[in-house]
Amino acid sequence: MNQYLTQTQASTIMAEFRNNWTREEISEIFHSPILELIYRAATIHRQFHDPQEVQVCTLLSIKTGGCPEDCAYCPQAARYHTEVKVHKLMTVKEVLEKAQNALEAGSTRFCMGAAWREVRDNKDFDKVIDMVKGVAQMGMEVCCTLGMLTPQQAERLKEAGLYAYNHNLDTSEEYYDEIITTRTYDDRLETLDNVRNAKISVCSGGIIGMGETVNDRIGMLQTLATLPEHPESVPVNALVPVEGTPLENQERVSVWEMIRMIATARILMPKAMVRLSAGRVRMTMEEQALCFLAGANSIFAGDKLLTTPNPDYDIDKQMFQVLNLKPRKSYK
Ligand code: SAM
Ligand code: DTB
Ligand code: SF4
Repeated sequence: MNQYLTQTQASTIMAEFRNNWTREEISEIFHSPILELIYRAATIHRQFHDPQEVQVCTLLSIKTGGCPEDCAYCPQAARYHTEVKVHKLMTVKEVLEKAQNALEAGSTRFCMGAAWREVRDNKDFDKVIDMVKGVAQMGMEVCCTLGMLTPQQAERLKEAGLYAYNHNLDTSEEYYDEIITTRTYDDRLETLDNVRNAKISVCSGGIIGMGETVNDRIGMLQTLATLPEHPESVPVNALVPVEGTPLENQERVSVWEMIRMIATARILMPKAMVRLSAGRVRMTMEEQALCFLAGANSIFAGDKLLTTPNPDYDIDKQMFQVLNLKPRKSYK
């Protein structure tokens, strides 16, 4: 059977807003011929987004390493022997200086990450609250990723001006135990619920290339696309294999695998910002162009993610010029 759309069908591709996608439906989309998938995702992308616009976010690791969790991919877990140096929480002044640099370099979202299992109600959290207030005052969208949150902590962050919270599902519920044993999938979902109830924008996605099956990838997309409300941002990370972690020898994922994830996320969650996150440093400009065509419309800029390298600012600037992309303004 020819799985390509006819001309008439192609001209009527419409986005669907649903929270009841089945695995079978998602699998059919995910496995459609790659050019068909890209075309469909690109068509839906254009119905809700300016395809020239890409959100530029900056990440900063405000507290690095020494984390008690056992996430198999993570160079910051204390139990693995990686080259990451433990660094206590940065000062508010240091963080605001970095945020100012990011703003001047054209970033509109500033995301602060901490190697914590969960937020505790202590002096460090008070400092993070001041960081959030300071960055919000600069006019950037402030995002944090600090581990698990209680409803009260989410409220406090919201009051301080937090715009978004990143908390990834990372993989499917079935594969989760193979990757992390120190917390559960339900813990993750509960924090997402707390973030949503505090009216903070939800950023949640995952990682591919951790030894999961294609069904696990589809399962993760299903969980995201069947949340009561779709996340506003969906980061798609390619595993950065780091020496010393259990996943250090994982094979690199191909660009086609990234494209299938991005395009399927775009079709299932038409309005979300789909972020081409970790893994760009190993991708060519042409490969990234295909990801943007398939519906990615957000990146992390700056030469470092949290602890691993990311393309230099100048390389991305050149890419934006060649691909005629423009940075998205904040609070759109
Ligand atoms: N500790 C908090 C937590 O786990 O939610 C926040 C920081 S944690 C480093 C944020 C996310 O980074 C993880 O959920 C994971 O998706 C991603 N990440 C961490 N290490 C990675 C790696 N080696 N490759 C790709 N993504 C990674
Ligand atoms: C996300 O999905 N990817 C970012 C951000 N959210 C926090 C983190 C990527 C981390 C890659 C490994 C590192 O640099 O430590
Ligand atoms: Fe800790 Fe987050 Fe890394 Fe897991 S992903 S080890 S919780 S910093």
